[in-house]
Amino acid sequence: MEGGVISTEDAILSQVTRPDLRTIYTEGMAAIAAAADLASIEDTRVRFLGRKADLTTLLRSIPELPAEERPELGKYGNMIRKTLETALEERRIVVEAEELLHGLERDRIDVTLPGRKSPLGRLHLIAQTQREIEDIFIGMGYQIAEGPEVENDYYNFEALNTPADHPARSLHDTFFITDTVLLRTHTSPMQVRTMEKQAPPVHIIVPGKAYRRDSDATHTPMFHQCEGLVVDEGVTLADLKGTLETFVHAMFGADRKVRLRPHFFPFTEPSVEVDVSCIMCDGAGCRLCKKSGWLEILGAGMVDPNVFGFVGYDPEVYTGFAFGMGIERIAMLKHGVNDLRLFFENDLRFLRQF
Ligand code: 2U9
Repeated sequence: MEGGVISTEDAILSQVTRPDLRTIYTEGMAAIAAAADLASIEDTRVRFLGRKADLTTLLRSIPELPAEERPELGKYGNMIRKTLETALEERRIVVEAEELLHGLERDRIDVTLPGRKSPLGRLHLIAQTQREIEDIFIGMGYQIAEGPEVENDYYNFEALNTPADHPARSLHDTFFITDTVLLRTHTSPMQVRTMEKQAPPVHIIVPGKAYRRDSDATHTPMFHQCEGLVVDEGVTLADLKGTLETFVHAMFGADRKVRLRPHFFPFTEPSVEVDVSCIMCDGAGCRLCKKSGWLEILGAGMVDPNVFGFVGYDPEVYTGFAFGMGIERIAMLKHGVNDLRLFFENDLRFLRQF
């Protein structure tokens, strides 16, 4: 016996004669030993040591008891109380440790299992194609220029030799925001802005979105372009043709042939449309090229001297060429996509193929 705590059942039962104390003691110790989780530990505490427990009531009643009963109850009642408290705390420590262990066992994870794959996105075919075009021209020493999609009529039309009465300016083709502010109808304003800021030589491409009030099987109100501009002393139409051949061979294969047909654009003179030998029939004539053997892929020309006038380049010293292509069209030809709308529906079954 140490510090008022009786440590064995025998010791306490050999000294206590009151049956009620003996019962409280044996039942209390049995209940503590049987408590298998923290909830039953708490129940047991309330039942044997709580405010309404038999032992508590008994101890509180001591002052009212006959004098001869008081010593035994006072001494052993408190001893039993302390013994039960100690046993309960020891049991609580064991049960807590057991519960922790069970928890760890239950929540065990195998860190060597392969992780769940998170779905990975990819670039849209238009973005991929744009990057491919960019890479080809970067390889030829070009720089990429990008600029605003909301423009004013000076950069979109005026400085590109497209005067106010030109048909391209009509409400029919252009999204106007105010009388003079609009969504760019091509990426060309950025070539003008670049020339305003920088003296020749210029070698740039301008990829990006353009907007036109057009919506049918072959036109969408927003589409992607990549335009190019080279300005230096002594630049000729032969340079343009060589550049476009290099581009076409890199994009569509070394066997492709390129031809230029005369055309008209307000900002180039002379202007050409550029065809590539049909990628499906190799020039023999088929459904894709409508039996002509050729596919139109871009427009181009020598920069009109008037345009140089707007940006302060001396047209007596400098010449330049420019070209423009629709990225959707390049992607369709390269990957055999037969419907423009597929690019804008964002059906993953389509997009995942590229
Ligand atoms: C400056 C000078 C000249 C850009 C050019 C084209 C020809 C052309 C079309 C291709 C298909 C537009 O996307 S499309 O509908 N573009 O045919 N673009 S020459 O000429 C410029 C541009 C800027 C300062």
